[in-house]
Amino acid sequence: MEDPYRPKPADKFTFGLWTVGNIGRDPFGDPVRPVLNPEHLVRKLGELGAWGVNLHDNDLVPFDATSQERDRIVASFKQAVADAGMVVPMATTNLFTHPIFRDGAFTASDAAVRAFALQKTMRAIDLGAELGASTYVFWGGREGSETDAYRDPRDAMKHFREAINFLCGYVQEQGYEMGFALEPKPNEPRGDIYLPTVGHMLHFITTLDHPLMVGVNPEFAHETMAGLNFVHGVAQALDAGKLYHIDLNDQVMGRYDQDFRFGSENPKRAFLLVKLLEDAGYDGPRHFDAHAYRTEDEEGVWAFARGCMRSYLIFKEKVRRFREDSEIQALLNDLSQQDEAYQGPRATGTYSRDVAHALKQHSFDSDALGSRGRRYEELDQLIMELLLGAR
Ligand code: GLT
Ligand code: MN
Ligand code: MN
Repeated sequence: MEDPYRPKPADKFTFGLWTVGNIGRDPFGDPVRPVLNPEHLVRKLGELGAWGVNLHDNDLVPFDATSQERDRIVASFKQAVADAGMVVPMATTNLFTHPIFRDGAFTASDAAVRAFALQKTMRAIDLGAELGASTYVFWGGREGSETDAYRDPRDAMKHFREAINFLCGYVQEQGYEMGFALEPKPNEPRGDIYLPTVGHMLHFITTLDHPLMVGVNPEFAHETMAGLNFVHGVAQALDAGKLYHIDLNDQVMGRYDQDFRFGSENPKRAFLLVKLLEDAGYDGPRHFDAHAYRTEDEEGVWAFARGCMRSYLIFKEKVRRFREDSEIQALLNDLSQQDEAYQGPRATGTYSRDVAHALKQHSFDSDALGSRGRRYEELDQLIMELLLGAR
């Protein structure tokens, strides 16, 4: 029988070169895995059923490569992507590794660093466009501070806005079909990062010159680090029409950025996230921004990658069963029938004086309303039993 959880390109699973290429370095320890070349990574991902691969400029082209070296590397990578039947849907810039970015890139106080960051990003956007990327991600890992003693954080907002406005103009002038996706994170590597959550980012986007070109790239681990409910963050992004990309992984609340295999720590939340994405008809890439445990060798990396995709597909199958489970559906119907039983005046999208008047007069049976239980214990337990394989 065919494996129902075998990933296919139509599932739109993607990985960053930096994810399966992660060598297991951490602040306390040396790498535990060798550097694997991008072409090998792409070939392996293709074999496993992934759809696409994403990259930072320097995941592919070394920081100090000459333009001839760059062209040679890019041509051969393009060929490898085509041979593997893969695509490059998203690209981004490394604005965090080099010492020049010690105090930020777009928000650096040093004007020369800000200009350098723009130059590096324009070149990286060209690279993304050449590889066919339609989404360009901005993760401002160094855009933050340990102390606010010198820089006024309002200047950081202003400089970040200027950079994104400028780069929107650049993309438009080049005629690239590309949207930007801004990725929030509360902290790490900086003590605090500006624009730390999906909500902060969504508001920031409304202050831009070309807000329609710009959306968000929320990451499961990042909202969870901040103690927030990732499903709610993604829902708000969907509601705003701003879910341009998504970084799937897992995380224990309150820890460093763990970037664990999708579904490995918070399966119920992962299920509810997959349900949200599938219910909403999200049709963008399902990008796994995660990496294998530092305990692993290369085999472990591929087990990790397979695991991310399988878990997504298993959750998706659970969503299908949730929709078809007669007990769950009966409970949902009962609840919504009671919720909709109210016949009195109610708010619709627009204000109406008549409704306001009628509503002010209406008499409610507050004791009856206040005593109605919600049956969420039953419903949540049914979900748990579905997830645990007991139904
Ligand atoms: C880095 C970070 C991720 C970002 C990547 C894109 S790089 O690994 O931890 O969350 O999405 O810059
Ligand atoms: Mn990410
Ligand atoms: Mn992360």
